Amino acid sequence: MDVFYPKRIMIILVSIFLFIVFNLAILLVWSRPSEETEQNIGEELSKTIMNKKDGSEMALIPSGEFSMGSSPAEIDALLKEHPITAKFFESEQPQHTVSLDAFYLDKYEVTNAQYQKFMQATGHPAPKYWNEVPALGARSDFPIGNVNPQHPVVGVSWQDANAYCEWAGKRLPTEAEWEKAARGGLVGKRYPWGDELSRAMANYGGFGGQDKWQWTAPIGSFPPNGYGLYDMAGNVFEWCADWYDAKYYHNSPKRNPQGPEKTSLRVARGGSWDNNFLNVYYLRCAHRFYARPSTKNLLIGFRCCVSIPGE
Ligand SMILES: [Ca+2]
Repeated sequence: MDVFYPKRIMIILVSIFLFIVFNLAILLVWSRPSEETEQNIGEELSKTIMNKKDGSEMALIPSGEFSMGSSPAEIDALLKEHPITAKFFESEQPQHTVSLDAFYLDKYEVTNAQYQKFMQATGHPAPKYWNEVPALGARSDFPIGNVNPQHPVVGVSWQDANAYCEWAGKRLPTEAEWEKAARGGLVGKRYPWGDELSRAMANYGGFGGQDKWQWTAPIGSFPPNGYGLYDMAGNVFEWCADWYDAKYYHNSPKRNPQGPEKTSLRVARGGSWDNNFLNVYYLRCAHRFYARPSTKNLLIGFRCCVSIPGE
């Protein structure tokens, strides 16, 4: 009898222990699929979203690393093709790895129609050249804002572009976001589609082939890049959020760089309808252009982006 009771208690204790272990195992097995489901939701972000405020379609730019700037080999090749000094390409160097969170970017440059909606909603003043452009001595007239709804808006300062993005619940892309988006997932290519400049792919200075435009072209007149973005090269330069510093790549942080401390210039990217002959290199993904933020000219427009909550 002395032996029996402890033995029985042992059996009961072992049974309880096994019961708990069994249930814990079941709990673990059940909880794993739910974790995977959460991850899947993260991986399956919509490729495209619609911004209700301005009606823009926006494309997902996935998270991850990319090479920002130009490599020495790329610069050497450019110097062989263009009568220009190495100094011109200094701001694109050193090429460096940048890691970005995912974000959405407007598929198209902001149009005159969208900008008009913004002006009507907020009372924001019209862009320069909205109603009239000075005589440019050309064979056709520049497509002014108020009667060319599908052309990209121009004549807007950095502050105008920033105000538009804020109204639409968006923001200007950082310079790093812009360059990653322009590259469209390609590695080490000059343009959003590859290495060869082509009038089948972009509106730049002059015309010929599918480039029928002396000035701006209606948005989306050329094929999109690998991320589904249109006109990342040519048509109009696009304001970016960052201040411009030619030496920024020497000490830019690796993760989500936000640009240098305040300077007197803002970054604008992508080249424009005006770039031809000796300055086609402005259309390259890596090219860093800039202007005073108050600049309002016929070359610079913009597009907006949004961060993804939780990214
Ligand atoms: Ca053109």
